Amino acid sequence: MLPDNTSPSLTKVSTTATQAASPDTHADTHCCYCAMQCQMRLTETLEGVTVQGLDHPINKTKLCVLGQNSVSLFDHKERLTQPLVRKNGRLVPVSWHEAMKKVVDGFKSIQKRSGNSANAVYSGASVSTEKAYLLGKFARVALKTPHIDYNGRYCMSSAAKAAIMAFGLDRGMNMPLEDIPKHDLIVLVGSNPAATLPIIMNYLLDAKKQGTQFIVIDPRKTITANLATLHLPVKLGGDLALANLLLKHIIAGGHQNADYIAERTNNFDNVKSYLKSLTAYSLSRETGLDDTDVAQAVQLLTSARHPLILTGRGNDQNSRGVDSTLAFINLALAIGANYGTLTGQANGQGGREHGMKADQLPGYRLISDTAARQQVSELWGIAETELPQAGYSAYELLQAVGQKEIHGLFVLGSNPVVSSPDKDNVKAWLKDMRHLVVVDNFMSETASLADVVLPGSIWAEETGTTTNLEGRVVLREALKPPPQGAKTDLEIIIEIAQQLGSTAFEYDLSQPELLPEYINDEFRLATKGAPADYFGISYARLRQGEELFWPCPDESTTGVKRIFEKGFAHPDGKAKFQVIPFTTLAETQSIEFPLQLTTGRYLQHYLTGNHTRRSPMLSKKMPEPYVEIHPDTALKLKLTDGELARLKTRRAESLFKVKLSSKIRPDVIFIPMHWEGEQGANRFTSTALDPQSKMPEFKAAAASLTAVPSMDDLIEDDGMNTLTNANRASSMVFSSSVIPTGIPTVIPQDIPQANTGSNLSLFSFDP
Ligand SMILES: Nc1nc2c(c(=O)[nH]1)N[C@H]1C(S)=C(S)[C@@H](COP(=O)(O)OP(=O)(O)OC[C@H]3O[C@@H](n4cnc5c(=O)[nH]c(N)nc54)[C@H](O)[C@@H]3O)O[C@H]1N2
Ligand SMILES: Nc1nc2c(c(=O)[nH]1)N[C@H]1C(S)=C(S)[C@@H](COP(=O)(O)OP(=O)(O)OC[C@H]3O[C@@H](n4cnc5c(=O)[nH]c(N)nc54)[C@H](O)[C@@H]3O)O[C@H]1N2
Ligand code: SF4
Ligand SMILES: [Mo]
Repeated sequence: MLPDNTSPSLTKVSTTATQAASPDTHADTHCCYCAMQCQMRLTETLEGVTVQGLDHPINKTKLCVLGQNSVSLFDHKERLTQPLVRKNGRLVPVSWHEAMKKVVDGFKSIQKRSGNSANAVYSGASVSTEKAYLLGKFARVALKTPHIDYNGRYCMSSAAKAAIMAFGLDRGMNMPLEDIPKHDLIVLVGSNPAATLPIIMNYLLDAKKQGTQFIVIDPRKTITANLATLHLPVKLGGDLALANLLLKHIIAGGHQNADYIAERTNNFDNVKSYLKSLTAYSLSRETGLDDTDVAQAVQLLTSARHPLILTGRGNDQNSRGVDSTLAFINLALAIGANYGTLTGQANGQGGREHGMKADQLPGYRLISDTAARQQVSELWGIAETELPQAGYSAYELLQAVGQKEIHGLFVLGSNPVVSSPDKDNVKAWLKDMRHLVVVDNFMSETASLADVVLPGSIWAEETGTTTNLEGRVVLREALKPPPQGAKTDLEIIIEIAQQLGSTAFEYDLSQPELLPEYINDEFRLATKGAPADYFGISYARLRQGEELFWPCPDESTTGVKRIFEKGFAHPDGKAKFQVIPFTTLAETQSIEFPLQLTTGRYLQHYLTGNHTRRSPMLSKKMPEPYVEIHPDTALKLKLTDGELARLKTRRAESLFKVKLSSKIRPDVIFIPMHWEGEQGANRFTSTALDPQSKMPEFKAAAASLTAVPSMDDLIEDDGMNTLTNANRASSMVFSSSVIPTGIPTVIPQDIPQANTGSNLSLFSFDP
């Protein structure tokens, strides 16, 4: 039973403020972590910075444990406050003048020796839209390179691609959070919002209280799955087959929504005949699910009046993530359901719209679009012919570093050495390259390899806008400037561009606090008339507390909350069913690697953990990663809870502490992605990419797990145990028959009552 505590959160963090704090300076901002973008008030008191959730439509005063701990970033003793330059193999502190000279000389000499395309930019969607926009301009105009991509390639690229194909436009949820409880059936596919978008749980719980049924599709019975009327512990990557199987059954029973299909969609008949060519038996085998569970899912889907299907990264982070997502969109369209994908990063939506993507210009337009090229190059003061065409996607860009095609790399807002697949290779490539420049606020694994590290700002040190998972634009006000020695990210980007000689970056640097609004005004012009039109969204309106959604073409409108209410974004206003040829995951199990490894998140840590592992409270709550395994499998492999085991895939091996959980499929093991070094999840993942989106296969790798002999065993039998255990693992072959069926659904008392304030321990790790 989870406590009902509806009090707002208030966390006080004692700091040793380096700057004289005037009592009670405050700023209203939005959280630096997930895509909910909860509103918070930061107050600087003599004892340090405090945080309080505000009564905003998104979060209604609540903050999760990450938001509450965001203030631990202020005045942290490990904060980067000096530029560092590599000398004799070591990073040493230098003046800004020396560091900037090294940065600029490095990029210029590469331009001269190897051409403009030998430099590149790699960014992330934690940063504000102003920075995202400016980074796109920086790459194309100051560095004059086509190569810029960002961590969203590893995040939303498959879901975004699928939405564009099916609907003609990608705006994550398509509708506001307030609509969630209006649905009588909610299907969550590969999403664990109790840990990853905790405050959205309030909306899901409201729905549950009103009688909404839930289907949760996840190989683990997560805390989120406590909501479920039906939990489907799908085989890794079985989502594509499952969506097809459900649709096949629905069509066979004549339960499709014929009116909706006729009025609002195209291409249904082709999907219908394609599905006829697939047998239910072969699809069912791919799902790894019990037929009775699938039948119950069909029954729930066909009896719902207002269903909603929401997909997350468990569904789309593999080498056919676009297809899996399209298959669920087909299912949604066939029954007239709403569909959304849950964006992850703080500015995951805004970050994927305005030119940080390799093939994109601001406003969610392709860089190959002639009219867009004309508009944007005019605004930037260059000839259209000077604007580069599309560059490499994220992983391809890193591969080009490895192949010595790209020699100079500017990284801001990402930690690719930890977040990229098969990361040991990426580490070697970046270590070996000629000129790596990283702007970060804390030393990351990527920054530690750099030739120059520049100390940038944290979120609350620079005003900026973000777009949350609903498509709502919010304003984050700065609390204070960066600490002595650090600069704001915008200042750093502009200074480098100016020193590279770009006349398109003649911004006034004398008052850095004015830059964000100035750049926002330019950015709004760059999106005028585009699909993601932000022209009507000004700082003044946001400061007045207006609720604004994109597209918002002028100041007379507040934008569009329900973007597909009247029609989809294809020219005929209809959504397009997609025929999806069946393919399998890139990596298959073998005698040597009989298990399937998947990776994901803990509530207490954020992405590569560069911030959250430094929070004393969060790292105390979750100090290390575990490998999660089903007790039956563990028994066969002679693994004990809390003991070390050797995890191995075709790329790497390392030791992890075992965590037994009866809530995970017996053929699946799970590790989190938040640690670096030996326990970095991406030492184990494969480099297979989705051919359409270039998303890596983060969520499925063939693996083995073997017991590590204790010192006593080693002394007794001379290390032969390792061999014995490895052989034991090899002899295990898993089939769907091992999956426990009839996982009990939750009794109402077990459902979290509210996801509130300081009581977020209620979502503490309990897989
Ligand atoms: N606390 C916290 N919150 C975060 C983040 C964080 O790092 N920490 N990151 C943010 C970001 S950037 C993102 S993108 C989101 C991600 O948010 P989610 O998508 O919710 O996160 P994941 O844990 O990656 O994956 C969700 C679930 O997918 C399941 N899964 C794994 N493989 C499969 C599969 O083949 N099929 C299906 N159906 N399910 C599978 C996993 O068991 C897991 O429970 O979270 C955001 N919020
Ligand atoms: N195995 C596996 N790998 C994954 C995933 C998975 O589920 N499994 N998920 C993928 C997903 S969904 C994502 S989004 C990516 C994330 O991958 P990354 O982008 O590599 O992860 P972050 O931890 O967000 O890295 C952000 C870096 O920028 C810094 N930073 C944060 N804010 C700012 C800022 O305002 N200014 C500056 N200058 N620096 C800042 C942080 O300190 C940190 O070093 O990882 C992907 N990789
Ligand atoms: S749910 Fe938590 S991490 Fe996400 S924005 Fe809100 S407070 Fe921040
Ligand atoms: Mo993400």
